[in-house]
Amino acid sequence: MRPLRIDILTTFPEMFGPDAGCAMNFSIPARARKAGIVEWQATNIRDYAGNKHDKTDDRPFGGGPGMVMSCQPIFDAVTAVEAADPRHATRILLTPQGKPLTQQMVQSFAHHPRLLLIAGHYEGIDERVIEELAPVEVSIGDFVLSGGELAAMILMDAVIRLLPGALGDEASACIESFAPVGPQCVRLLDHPHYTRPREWRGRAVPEVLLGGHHADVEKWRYEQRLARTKARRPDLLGPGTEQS
Ligand code: 9D3
Repeated sequence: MRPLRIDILTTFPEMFGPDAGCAMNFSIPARARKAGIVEWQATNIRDYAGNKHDKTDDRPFGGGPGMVMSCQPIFDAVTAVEAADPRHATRILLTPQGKPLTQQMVQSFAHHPRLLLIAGHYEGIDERVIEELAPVEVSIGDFVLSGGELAAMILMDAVIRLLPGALGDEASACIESFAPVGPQCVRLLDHPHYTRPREWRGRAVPEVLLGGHHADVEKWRYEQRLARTKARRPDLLGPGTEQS
């Protein structure tokens, strides 16, 4: 299998580079890259500015604060990067206006051969280049970041760990909170975890975990997951269950 290819278009490509102390250069993503499961490359939108001052933004029509990223540099960067590989690239724009990222979306991205992530900065991007490129627009949640780069890394991290061979223990991808089982997602939070010592600062490990009765442990863990989900994330149990 060829590695998943991820291109990132950004005005801060150094954030993704081999010398960056970013999440992509540690743990599972770093190992997956070394194993040839994924490859990524950041391209500077500024390289496609096409003007003397490498300007990629301009003042907003209609007034207001901040700057707007211009159409042409982004369009030319996408065109050039896509031409470097014949495989179809799924275009993804990281934006606060996007659809909130879910594990279902992450799973679908993990099946694509090529992803092209566009990370904006400034107040926003000229709407016409969004219309022209028709990217999938993705947000990572209802809070405000200073740019799309960290959101791009979060999406990359979530996708890369799903690629075959990326996790040391293949099983561990399947038993987590949002793991897929069948067509739907089993959406339960995880149970609490304990390791040695058996008592720490007066806090004992729950007795059931020490007895070695596997069925009892499984039952306790399931009850813990259900109780935690009800208390902390009733929305995961579906509409109508939020007050129960
Ligand atoms: C006052 C208008 N702001 C929109 C909330 C402007 C604005 C703020 C921050 C425009 C862009 C940004 C930078 N954020 C992202 O590019 C971004 C983001 C985010 O801020 N939150 C959650 N997901 C994402 S994905 C990209």
